[in-house]
Amino acid sequence: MVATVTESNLGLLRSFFFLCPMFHLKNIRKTTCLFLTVCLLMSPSLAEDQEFIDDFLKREYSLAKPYRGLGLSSSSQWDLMGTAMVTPDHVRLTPDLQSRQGAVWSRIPFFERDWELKVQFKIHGVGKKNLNGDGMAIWLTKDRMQNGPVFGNMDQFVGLGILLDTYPNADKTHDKSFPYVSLMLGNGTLSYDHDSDGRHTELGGCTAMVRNAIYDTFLLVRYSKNRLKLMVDVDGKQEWKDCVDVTGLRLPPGYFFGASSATGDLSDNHDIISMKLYQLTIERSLEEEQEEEDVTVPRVDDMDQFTVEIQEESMSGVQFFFTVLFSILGLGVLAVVGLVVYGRWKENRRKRFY
Ligand SMILES: [Ca+2]
Repeated sequence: MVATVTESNLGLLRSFFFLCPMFHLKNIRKTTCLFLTVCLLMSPSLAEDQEFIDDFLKREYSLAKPYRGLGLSSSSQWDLMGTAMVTPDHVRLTPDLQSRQGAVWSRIPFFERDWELKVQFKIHGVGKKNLNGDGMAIWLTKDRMQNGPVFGNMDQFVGLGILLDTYPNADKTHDKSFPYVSLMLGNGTLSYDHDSDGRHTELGGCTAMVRNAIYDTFLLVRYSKNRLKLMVDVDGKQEWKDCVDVTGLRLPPGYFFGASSATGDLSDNHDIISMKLYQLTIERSLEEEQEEEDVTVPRVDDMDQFTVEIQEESMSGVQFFFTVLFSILGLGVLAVVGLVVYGRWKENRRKRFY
């Protein structure tokens, strides 16, 4: 999106002309007035203008209304898969029915260096909280159009996964609140573990009330100079909330964008409304250019920072009580046996002397 003349810019312009009429007779002042006006027009006044000032929408990687011929025509840049279907308002990956899988995948490999992906989505259903599932995911991966267990995509994927997990599979007492949005970088050997809700493989995440929201729900991925930022806007405030920020994340070029979803025993409607890809114009110093490194497998430079410390489960009160009780009983039995053996030994010794 390029800088545009917004409502508030026009407001500023009008107020400036209101203040300037006395200058109109003098040419030099007129020129100054015009110059300042142009400056005012060019200055972005909305946060969103700033967000997108140097950006450029890449239509070939974007999915937006109207979805003419999406997945059907040979000229479409996207393929549909499984239960995914197009309506005038959204691309529905799965309906609110059990055991469905659906996906939409870009046909064109992606080669931009600095980019931003803005996704508008909607997750909704009739199930009560925690009686819905399983969630959906946004992908930028080496492989495309693969069925599988990771929110409708293959496991041991290679590339980036943004996972919108709406069902807590793991122990409900752990520290995450659901729905939970997280980032995973697959290298072809890492497996996503649903039982722990991907806890061991996530690079970061946040709780976001993305289900049955009364507001439009968005997420934003910004990737530039090997830094990936994931932000969400789900509470109708029109502002991005930081969710994940990873530096030193290296992604090989030529991957595919996609979105997928799966339902199991529990279900939801998982809809994509739009996926808009913006090219970012980012200056690089010579030093930064030299630091760029071609990789063939995705990786994070300093992986140690993401190692999840798993705390040993502490003993519950009841377990502790029985452990102590059985230890005391065991010691008691040993003492009795010891005394009996000692008594016998002593008696035998006495008998030998007489
Ligand atoms: Ca889950």
